[in-house]
Amino acid sequence: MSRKNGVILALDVTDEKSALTISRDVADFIDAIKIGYPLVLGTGLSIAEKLSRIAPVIADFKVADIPNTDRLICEHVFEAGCDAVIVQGFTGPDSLFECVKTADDYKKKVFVVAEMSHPGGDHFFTDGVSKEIAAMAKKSGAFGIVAPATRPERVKELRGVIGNSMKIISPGVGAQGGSAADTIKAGADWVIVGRSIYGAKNPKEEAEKIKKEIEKYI
Ligand code: O7M
Repeated sequence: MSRKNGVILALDVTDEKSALTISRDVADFIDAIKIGYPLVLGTGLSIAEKLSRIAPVIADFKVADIPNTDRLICEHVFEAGCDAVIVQGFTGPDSLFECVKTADDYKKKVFVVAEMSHPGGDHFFTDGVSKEIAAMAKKSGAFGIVAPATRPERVKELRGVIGNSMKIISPGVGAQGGSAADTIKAGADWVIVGRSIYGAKNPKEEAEKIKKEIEKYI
């Protein structure tokens, strides 16, 4: 997964036809497609392989279980053609390290949720907790963390914790009120954008607009 546009499409549509049509339409302006429960429960995990022919696929299952169950989930995700998986860190180091080990075995990547973007997202993920999770993610050898575009100052703080060797992907742009430019300026590598793109009348135009908004900062 390399950065050309700085945009990850959050593809939370629930049918295969829309998923493939929108992805092909915006392909020139995104670097990866994030899929999660809405699309996979709607279509089955086989959608991952189809989308992976368009762009690298990140499986957002926010994996949060005991190490053995986490490993089984990650194996399915990587066998299905996904390039990366998103996991929770609050389950502790043994669970996270098992995900990273499984990803390493498949030469794939792990992103760890450090703090969430919705209004209640800082209720349990308080300053110290988020920083501890980010530090643990770094220690685990994960590829990157997830940090909230709705709070760019938190992106900056968490960047301070992990340094420059890891990536930050940030949801919360557009529909949740965050600004793509401010998020990248705060230290994110990619913004994750869903409804603003897939819900637009012209998804391609919207994706291009976001790419253009951030291109001078990446
Ligand atoms: O642009 P949106 O708001 O339509 O979509 C944002 C996507 O990012 C959607 O798929 C959310 O589930 C996801 N997301 C958040 O919005 N906030 C978070 O804190 C974390 C995620 C996420 O991707 O977690 C890995």
